[in-house]
Amino acid sequence: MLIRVINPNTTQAMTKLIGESACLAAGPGVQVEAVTPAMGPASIESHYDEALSVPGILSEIAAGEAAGAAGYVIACFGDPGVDAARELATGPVLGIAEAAMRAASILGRAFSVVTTLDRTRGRARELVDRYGLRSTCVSVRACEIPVLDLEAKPCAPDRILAECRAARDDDGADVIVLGCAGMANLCTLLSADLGLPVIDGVSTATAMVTGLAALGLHTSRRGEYAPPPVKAYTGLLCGFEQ
Ligand code: 2AL
Repeated sequence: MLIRVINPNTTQAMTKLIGESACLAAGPGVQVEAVTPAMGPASIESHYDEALSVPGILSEIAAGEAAGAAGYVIACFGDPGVDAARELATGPVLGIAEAAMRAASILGRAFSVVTTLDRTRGRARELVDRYGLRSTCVSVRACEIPVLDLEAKPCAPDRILAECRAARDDDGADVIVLGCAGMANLCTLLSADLGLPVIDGVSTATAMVTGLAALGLHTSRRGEYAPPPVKAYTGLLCGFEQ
């Protein structure tokens, strides 16, 4: 079974990190292909970045369909393009925010999201509402580290840990959700210090999609997630016709 894990930003080092986390979660007999779109922003930390990441994501879904992928993970915490991807893909498609938040609501009664920049908190809150988890999400905190500094700055784990501790001690969180795919390698370290479950959406989404695909489940073709109506797309979007 082939699971395609799409890093919606174009930074190869992050795709490598995402691929490692996804491989550990997928288990034997599952081939994980972590891919970087040919077009898109280097990192996603604004609504503009998020909008411009979607064509690259949809191209990777189309390529995955041609390769016979059984399911897809969209590995950016804003869950960009998930609905559009579900219209194109045969197998299940899951964003890392949805996977992590739903898992958190199973593992505890109160979760906090710890994200990158303060400006990304609004999108995270919007997704909490979308997934119907407002009563379970007690806070969305930011560590004020840009996405591409997560690996580069040695102080990053300490800053993230400080926000996780505040989420636990001041907000009452009993589960932490990491708000960026670039934090995927920090779960064990943070969890050991905090004494709480810490959820990385990349591994969680990979495990969930693999499980759904193994059960033979796929996105419903009835109603909203039916294939999009055929029409022309012009300019830079030439070639996106279905
Ligand atoms: C992210 C993420 O997961 N990937 C990316 O480029 N930006 N999320 C975030 N909150 O900054």
